[in-house]
Amino acid sequence: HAAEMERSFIAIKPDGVQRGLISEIISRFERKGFKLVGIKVVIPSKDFAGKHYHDLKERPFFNGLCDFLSSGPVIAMVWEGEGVIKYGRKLIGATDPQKSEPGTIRGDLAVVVGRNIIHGSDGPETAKDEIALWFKPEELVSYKSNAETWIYG
Ligand code: DGT
Ligand code: DGI
Repeated sequence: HAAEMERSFIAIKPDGVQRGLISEIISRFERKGFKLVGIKVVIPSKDFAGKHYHDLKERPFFNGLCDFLSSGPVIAMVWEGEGVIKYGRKLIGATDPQKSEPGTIRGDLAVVVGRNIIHGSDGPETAKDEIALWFKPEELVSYKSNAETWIYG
């Protein structure tokens, strides 16, 4: 696996942190076989939250969404693995927890769209932008996990 592996930005939002769901969420990505290459606890400023959600600037809930993301600690992470962007979204489930399937993180653990506990990049471009927004390059590591041989063959 010499080739650069795909990376996705995944964040546990303040509701997920306050509800004690950090280990539950990390565990789902870890057990799948994805590899954690960056993690930190941050309380983003409202301005920073606005940068993260710049695509939603015109939406009526943008202000509340930014208030919410900056209301407490967020677990910012970068996960690596084959197909991690698309499959990460699958693990997370639909944006509205009323519509996410049971078995997904939001389907199992959240009830309303305004408190959907987790964020995941929705494509290669946003993944690149979000990783660059939240992490300095030196905060990310590259390493070989012994499990990889058994995950990828
Ligand atoms: P707050 O106190 O303003 O943060 O409101 P919350 O926390 O009860 O509600 P939140 O964070 O889901 O939404 C923030 C604001 O966005 C809230 O004042 C109402 C508005 N909002 C939320 N969802 C929608 C929506 O689907 N459509 C529209 N038009 N506005 C919404
Ligand atoms: O990438 P997602 O988080 O699944 O979805 P998104 O990028 O369309 O929206 C980002 C966040 O904005 C989402 O996690 C919750 C919030 N959001 C999206 N649609 C609505 C919303 N919040 C409220 N209150 N109402 C919405 O209709």
